[in-house]
Parts: sequence; structure tokens; C-alpha cells
Amino acid sequence: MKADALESQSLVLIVDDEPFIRLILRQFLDREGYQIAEAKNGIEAIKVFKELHPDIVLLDALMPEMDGFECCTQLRSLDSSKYTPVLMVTGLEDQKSVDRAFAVGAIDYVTKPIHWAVLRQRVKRLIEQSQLQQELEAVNMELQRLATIDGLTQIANRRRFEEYFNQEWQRMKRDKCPLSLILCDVDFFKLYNDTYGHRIGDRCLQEIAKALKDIIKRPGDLVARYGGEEFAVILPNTNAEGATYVAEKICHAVRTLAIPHKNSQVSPHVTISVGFTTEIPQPDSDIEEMIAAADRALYQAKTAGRDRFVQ
Ligand code: GH3
Ligand code: MG
Ligand code: MG
Ligand code: MG
Repeated sequence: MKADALESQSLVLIVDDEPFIRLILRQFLDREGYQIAEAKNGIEAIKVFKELHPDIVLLDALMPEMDGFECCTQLRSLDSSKYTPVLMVTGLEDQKSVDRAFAVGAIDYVTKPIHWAVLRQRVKRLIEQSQLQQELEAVNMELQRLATIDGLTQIANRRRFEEYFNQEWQRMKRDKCPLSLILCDVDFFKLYNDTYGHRIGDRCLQEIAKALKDIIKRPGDLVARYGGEEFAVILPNTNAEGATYVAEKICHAVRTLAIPHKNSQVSPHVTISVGFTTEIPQPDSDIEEMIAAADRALYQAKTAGRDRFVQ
């Protein structure tokens, strides 16, 4: 009759003001392989919950000090109880009590005298459901993270760039603070691929992305892969002087990687061109125009000879 290994580690919090009920519940669930904690009223239950984070709460309704309904309300308001099922175990059978229990966040309801075979299944299933829910949430969070990351370079992708740039644009507009945007494009990268092959080209992009990440570390800054061999950097709360400093550092960092590029027309190594723009977004200014301005600066860096930055 033992529960399986997973459940045997689960902790059940029994909340009841009657010592005899706590005792028979403890004996039964102990035989089922659960760990047990006890509380004799709602106040004590909250305290024990915060301390031990049980996997399920078996909650009596009528108790002195704080009853089960109030206790359940308070439990539901705790962040740490998000996935913890509360099972009401009570002598109250009227519709009003049942409705109230569910309204305050109980996930299920069983009445006294306890039907042990039913209780056994309820406890088992509620714990399983809550574990499954937590696993799904973890998978979901990982999926959300993956959806914003570029597979090749492991930095933010274009989608994340758009999202963050929009967000920071609005924030800088509200706060009347300068926002800087840097666009970078690897020089003669088509020639690089043609010379060394696409796989080495990929590795080159990975190295450049890593170098950019290493130098742009201020909280709030974002480095993203904007396109094939193009990178974008968002610098909130950063004026033109700050952006100049970062743009210079980007050119320097790529040069310092000293990745050979024998067919580049500007250097024996891979270089990057950088364009940037800074503005305090105004109520009537256009976000697309800011990207276009950075793009124009980048184009000027290209036509002026590459391996440089232009504002
Ligand atoms: P410019 O100096 O004017 O920027 O010249 P360029 O050759 O870098 O510019 P162009 O836009 O003509 O070529 C970009 C090249 O980047 C073409 C494409 O094959 C390469 N590229 C884009 N994405 C990737 C990628 O994920 N991996 C590799 N290896 N190459 C890529
Ligand atoms: Mg009671
Ligand atoms: Mg390009
Ligand atoms: Mg290029």
C-alpha cells in the first residue's frame, strides 16, 4: 500500500484543531509513505507553510483563531503557494461552505467522516497534478527564453531586439532621457564566406557576438543579432558621448580578435563598421526613423572606408 518513490518524498501539511483527527490523518498518510507536518489552526498553518513549503495542505474548515476559509485565502496570496493544492477536509456539507471553499482557492473538498480510499486517491492525484503543472511552467519559461535567443550566437535575436527597443523607446520618451542605438555590420563578410567557407563564417559571427557581449555589460543594455552579419546594440539612458565610447570599443574589440581575412580590402583581419544615433524620443518622433538614422550612419561608415564608426 506504499505510495511510489516520488510521492514518498512529498510533504503533507495537516491542519485541524482536533488532535484526534490530526492523529488518524497522520497515521494513515504516514503508512502511505508521506512526510507529515501539522498545525492546529490557520495562523499556525501559515507559519508552518512558510517554513516547510509542503506539497499539499489538508485543511479543516472550522478552527479557532483562524478558520480554514481565511487560512486558504491567506495561503493563496503567498507567491510560494502558487502550485500548492489545498484540499478541504471538513464536516461541513452545506452548499454555501462548499462554494466558499472553492471561492477562496481550495482545489478540492472532502467531508468527514473521512472516506479513506477516496482521500488516498485525492492526495496522490493533487500532488501529481501540481508537480506536472510546475514542470509545464518550467518548460514554458524555457520556450519563452529560446524564442528570444539567436541559435547561432546565443545573443538576443531580432524579435527580442524589436520588443526591447519598443519598450525602451517608450520608457525614454516618458522619462525624457536619451536613447542610443548602434547598428554594426561585418565588413566584406560575403568575401569572408567565399574565402573560408560558411562554417568558418558562422564561427566568426559567434566570436564577434561573444566579443560584443563581453564589452557591453551595463544592466539595461542589449546586444542583439539584427540580421545575418549585422548586430544591434540598444543603450538606454545613454547620450551621444556614451554611445561614441561604446561604438569605438566595438570597432576595437573586433580588430583585437584578429580573425584573419586575407581578401578584405581594408585590413588583413575581420573588421566591423558601426553607425549610431542618439535621441530623446519626442511625442511626435518616429521609432522607425531612429532605426533609419542609425542605418544611414552605418552606410556612411561603409562608404567612408569601413572599419570605423559614424554618428
Ligand atoms: P559589406 O562590407 O559592404 O558589409 O560587405 P558584405 O560582404 O559584408 O555584405 P553583404 O551584405 O553583401 O554580405 C553579407 C554576407 O553575410 C552574405 C551572407 O552570406 C553572409 N551571412 C549572413 N548570415 C550569415 C550566417 O549566418 N552565417 C554565415 N557564415 N554567413 C552569413
Ligand atoms: Mg475543526
Ligand atoms: Mg549586411
Ligand atoms: Mg557586411
